[in-house]
Amino acid sequence: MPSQKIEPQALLNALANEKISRCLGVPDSTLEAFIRALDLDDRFENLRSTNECEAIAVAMGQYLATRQPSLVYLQNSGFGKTIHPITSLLSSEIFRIPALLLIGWRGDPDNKPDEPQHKTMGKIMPSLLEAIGVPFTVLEPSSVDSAVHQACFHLREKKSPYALIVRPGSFAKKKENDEMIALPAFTRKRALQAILEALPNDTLFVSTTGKASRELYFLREEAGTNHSRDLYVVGGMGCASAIGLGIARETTRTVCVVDGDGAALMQLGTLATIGHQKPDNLIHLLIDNECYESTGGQPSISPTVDFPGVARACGYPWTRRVDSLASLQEALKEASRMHQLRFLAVKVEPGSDPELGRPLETPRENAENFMGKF
Ligand SMILES: Cc1ncc(C[n+]2csc(CCOP(=O)(O)OP(=O)(O)O)c2C)c(N)n1
Repeated sequence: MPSQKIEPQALLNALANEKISRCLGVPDSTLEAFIRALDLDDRFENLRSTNECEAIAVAMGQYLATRQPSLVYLQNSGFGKTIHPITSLLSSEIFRIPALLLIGWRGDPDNKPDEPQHKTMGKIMPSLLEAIGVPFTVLEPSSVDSAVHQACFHLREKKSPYALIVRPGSFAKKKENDEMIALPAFTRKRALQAILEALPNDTLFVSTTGKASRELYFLREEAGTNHSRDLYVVGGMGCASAIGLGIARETTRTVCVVDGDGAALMQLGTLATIGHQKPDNLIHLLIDNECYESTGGQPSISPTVDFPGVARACGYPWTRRVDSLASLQEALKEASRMHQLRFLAVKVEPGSDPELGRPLETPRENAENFMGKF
């Protein structure tokens, strides 16, 4: 972890000097302090994207209309999603569109070991950038201005993307308030607890990336039950519902997908696939805390999305939305009695235990145990 830190304001000032004011992307914990400072700075706009591919495409549209490149921020887990629009739209061999990428480098091999889901991308990101012709600089505290200047010179001259890479721990964070803040009563963890209590014991769970999987894991630990009925989808944000569909098609057991609002928005098309297939043993639960809590609580666009309405329009025959523990328990009672595709959106308050741990088994061990159930 770098000892000297980058002040988010220093990066914002450097961007403003280069007339970059349009920012958009999907949050990353490495960029948390930067995104927070961005949201407070009137010189910039920050558009929330549902996935990284979309962010690049919006940046392209903005450039076509204004001739000003945008800044697209992302975690490198989502870098793969940008390869498609970079190579087939922005490339200097196609539309020749500049965009500045700000990429959080999870799994940086020179940093302390990261979670398994970041290992591969952490290792190959520099060579992937090279392979698709996107030059890059690793941001260092002492050279923020020159790095941004060099990047923007490239954008103007070459009319193609350039990436600024941020190692974990690079940004200076505001001192945290040490006071313990009480958690709200109805959080994701409380909802998960109610779900575990209400659904039959042999239900298979497929839980989304981030804190939902971590909380489910530790709820099992607290209850002294093993983890073999749960698949913790620690990487591949947005893929839990499709994995759940794949499983549900091949078993008669009940499969419960635990989704997040950010994750569901990232792959909203999967609702159409599931609604079309209508597996009657699938329960799709969406825990909606209106933010990306796992990467620092940045707001998502979920307040303007009627998830049950979307699910209904996609063909889910039973959809509900609840916003309290009592209404969740009532809906779960009804859902567990029926045999058809079900969608339940659960509005909860953001918040989780600051000491929340991570699954102790490796993803491979988790998969092996889970496969033992078939
Ligand atoms: C493709 C991709 N982009 C970004 C991330 C970083 N990331 C991990 S968890 C997460 C937030 C998930 O938000 P949501 O589904 O709403 O669940 P919550 O954290 O609020 O429980 C993000 C952005 C990622 N893992 N993969």
